[in-house]
Amino acid sequence: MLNAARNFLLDAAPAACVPMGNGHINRTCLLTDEAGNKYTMQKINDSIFKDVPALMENIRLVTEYLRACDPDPRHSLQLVHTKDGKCFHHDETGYYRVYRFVDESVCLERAETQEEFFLSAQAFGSFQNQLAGFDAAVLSETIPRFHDTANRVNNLKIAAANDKMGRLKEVQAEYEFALAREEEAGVMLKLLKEGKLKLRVTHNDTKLNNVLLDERTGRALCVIDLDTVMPGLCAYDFGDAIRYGASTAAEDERDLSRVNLSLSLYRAYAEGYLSEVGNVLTGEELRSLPVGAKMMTLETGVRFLTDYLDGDVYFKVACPDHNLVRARTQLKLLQDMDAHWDEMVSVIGELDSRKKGGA
Ligand code: ADP
Ligand code: GN1
Ligand code: MG
Repeated sequence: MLNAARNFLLDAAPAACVPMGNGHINRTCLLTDEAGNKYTMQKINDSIFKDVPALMENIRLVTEYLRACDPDPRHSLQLVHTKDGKCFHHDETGYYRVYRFVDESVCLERAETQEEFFLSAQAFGSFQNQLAGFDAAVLSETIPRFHDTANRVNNLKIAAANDKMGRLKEVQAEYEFALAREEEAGVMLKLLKEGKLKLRVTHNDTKLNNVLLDERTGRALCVIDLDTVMPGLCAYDFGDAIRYGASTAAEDERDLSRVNLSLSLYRAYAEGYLSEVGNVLTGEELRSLPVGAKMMTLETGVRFLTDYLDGDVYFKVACPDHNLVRARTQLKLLQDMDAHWDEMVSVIGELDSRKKGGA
């Protein structure tokens, strides 16, 4: 990484590169230069992102747009260019990019308070609100059919038919549980095709650890991890944030009795998110939000299970059954969402009528 760093226009020569973050896809480092300036440097996973130049062009356009909406340097990511004027470096070892480090920021794996989760929801809501004026047609689809949940279920069936690692026998119960949802998995794209939902510019990977908060005030600063910013549905962003952040346990908790939906965190997120985009979303979109939470949970469970059957080729793993453990938490969370479905729907309805009532 340090070698590749020499190609970027840093303020001084690169000095050190230390791994950071808990992302499942890219390799991220904290880069420092000899003058003590900090940067985030990433090696982009080009077996997952097949067209890195197109992905980087998306990020360049989106970050420049966000910067024009709000010039505060801590409120949007800022790319550092290479010495030959490009926004990424490519050599025989791979693709690299560098951002200016957002100083005095923290990134949370879990929300300790409802307030923290509320603030992260405002950050994602305001991100989407700012991008409402951005022309989605100029963005490339960095991973085709990324949130096509039905296609994800289909990929699971293919992985099970191949059963490359001979693991299917261990996961029969999880596999059957996921397959029983096959029909339901098509619901979001069906609504889109029927013209009931709107294609917007969405983030598509709204995990809590993809937003930076101010270390001192706790306020949300900046949305990061922009690899999957592309046309999508608001329910994807709302749903993915809920499946990760409103769970009472970590994504890889082994004790499933600890994995449940926290309705208070769900409500806090809905309040924060709708305080920023409530006025932009249509009635159909509002009603799709709880559906999005279930579908993103199902989809992520299905993706982890598929990767387990495929031999852990997509998500980084720290132990041999990591993907299976992750898949189980998602499927358990989905069951708990089913159990609290009426409440999930009524929270959104209540917030919507409160807004209409002007309260
Ligand atoms: P991944 O694809 O690995 O999830 P992210 O872009 O989310 O990569 O970055 C990983 C971690 O690096 C984040 O969770 C955050 O802690 C830190 N990080 C990323 N960009 C910045 C930045 N510009 N300033 C400060 N910290 C950052
Ligand atoms: C990956 O890169 P990271 O860790 O923020 C994945 C998301 C999954 C998530 C599950 C490009 O996100 O789609 O929801 O893991 N990103 C990609 O934790 O596949
Ligand atoms: Mg990330």
